[in-house]
Amino acid sequence: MKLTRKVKEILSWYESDNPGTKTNLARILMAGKLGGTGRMVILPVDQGFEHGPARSFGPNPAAYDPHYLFELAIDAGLNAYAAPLGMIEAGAATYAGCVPTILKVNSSNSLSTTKDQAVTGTVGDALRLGCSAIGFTIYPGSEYQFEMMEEFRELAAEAKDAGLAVVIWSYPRGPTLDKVGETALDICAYGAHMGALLGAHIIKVKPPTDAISLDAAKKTYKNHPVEVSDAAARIAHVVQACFNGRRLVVFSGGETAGADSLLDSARAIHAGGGNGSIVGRNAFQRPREEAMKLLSDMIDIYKIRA
Ligand code: FBP
Repeated sequence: MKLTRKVKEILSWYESDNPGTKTNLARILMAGKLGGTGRMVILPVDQGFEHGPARSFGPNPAAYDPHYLFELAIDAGLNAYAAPLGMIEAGAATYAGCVPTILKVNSSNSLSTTKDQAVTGTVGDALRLGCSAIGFTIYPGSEYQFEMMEEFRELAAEAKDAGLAVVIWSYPRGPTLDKVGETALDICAYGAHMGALLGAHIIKVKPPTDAISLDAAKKTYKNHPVEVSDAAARIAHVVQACFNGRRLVVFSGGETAGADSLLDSARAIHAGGGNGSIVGRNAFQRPREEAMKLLSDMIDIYKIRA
């Protein structure tokens, strides 16, 4: 497979990585209908852990079947499919080599009262299952943030040594943040920047709102304003926080919403220079044909040359 100039350029930003990790990053970047463009659409299905099975799959019961989810990612021409151990194991042989996979190696659940995650997979599992990357969530701001970052450090180092790529879900939450703060622009950018500093290859954050939340940062934002009212400008600020675009950053989809709002969000991500979307519920909670149409429309937005 010949890499596109864009993908070669992206790989050149990862100056310390070994050929195995670069190959796995290239696999994700070259897969699917957006292959070679530097943009990505990824399907994450760890909501069964995070929110429970009924809340996740009740709206479209076909999605209880792990094979349905693999096929959705493959048939929609996505760049990768991310899921916890059991879900990947359940389709590992049938779909070996069909779509790059990201093993989500830590997980939370809605029965817990703490803002923490358990380590639920290993680098060995990822290698055994042929995954291209591991995925790990941190909650900057939680009481457990430092332990989470330390766990990430260890697993990321092991993954990189083994030639895998590393994806971080950086979701600020905890006692110092209210609901507005969790997705405020400054906090999103801060969380994304921490993901880059921790050495992730791909950073996943929620789309930022126009709020600026951290008191200590308000003065700086006042003196050096960012156009907070424009969604693309907000995305561009998060991209800037990811080493000025030298790290890949993708934005999550959130609860199932109207197709128009998701497509507007994709347009803003595209215009702001983000690398794409990682869309779970908005994909697998819709009936398959509707999901396929939505994912295809998103892909068309990302295909437009910047
Ligand atoms: P969605 O597109 O369904 O929002 O998925 C993105 C995601 O990061 C999932 O990987 C994860 O399960 C979920 O969001 C967690 O959301 P939250 O922590 O806000 O409950």
